[in-house]
Amino acid sequence: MIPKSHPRYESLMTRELIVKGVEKGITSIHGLIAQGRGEAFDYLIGEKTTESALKAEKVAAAALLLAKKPIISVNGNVAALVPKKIIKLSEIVDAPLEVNLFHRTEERVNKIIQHLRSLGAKNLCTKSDALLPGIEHERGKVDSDGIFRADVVLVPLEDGDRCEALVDMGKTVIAIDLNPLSRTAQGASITIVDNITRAVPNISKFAEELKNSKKDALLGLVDEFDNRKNLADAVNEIAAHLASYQY
Ligand code: PTJ
Repeated sequence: MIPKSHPRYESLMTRELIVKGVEKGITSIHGLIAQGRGEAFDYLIGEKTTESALKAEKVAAAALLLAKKPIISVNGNVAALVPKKIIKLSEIVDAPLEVNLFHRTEERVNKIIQHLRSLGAKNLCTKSDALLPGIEHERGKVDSDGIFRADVVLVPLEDGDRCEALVDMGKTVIAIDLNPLSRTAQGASITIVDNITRAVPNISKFAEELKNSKKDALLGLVDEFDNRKNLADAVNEIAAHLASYQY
């Protein structure tokens, strides 16, 4: 039991969610390593949503609202950390959820689907009848009516190969990744360098604000966005945060 007064309460509770996810068979054991990498970057970022992240979150909301066929990819870490928040976002932007795993087993896919359904998810793509071109069999399995056909894909904590494959298919790929230097962060169309626990509710908030905006206004937000520049801003924000420490 972690006392609320602990100075690292939030961070430790988040870690606890991943541990519980592994115990329930929802999260892969590798998810623990991913969480550790994420925590390290979050420390460097200052455990807050930066200006560049906020900008990318707003553009992501606009892209999801503009999409003809949006989809949200869910893996074992997402299912453990933000299941209710991701269901809420899926409802706000009318994008189905699709369980898509790096360390894929049918047992874990089904457990995650049941987990999401038990929390109220209704809009789920559950087939695995298509393959992402260039991705080895199990990792490349997707739903032909879901990720395969989608025009805009939100991929929190994605791996670089699949991100690249989705971009190569002509899709707009929105990545959430605390590491601005990862291949996923570098290869996505819109990269959000923020913790998924903060990013998902922020995208939902922007989507609610932008929902009644004119299409041209949303298009303007997406067209003006420069992902390379925004990533450079993210790295500069980390450098500024580190420079602010007194040694
Ligand atoms: O459930 P599966 O089988 O699909 O596996 C999911 C993981 C995440 C284990 C798998 O995709 C993996 O091994 O990912 P990587 O290669 O470790 O990359 C995870 C990336 O997500 C790293 O760049 C981390 O910095 C980042 N990350 C970790 N936790 C968070 C995060 N980004 C945002 N929010 C987090 N909480």
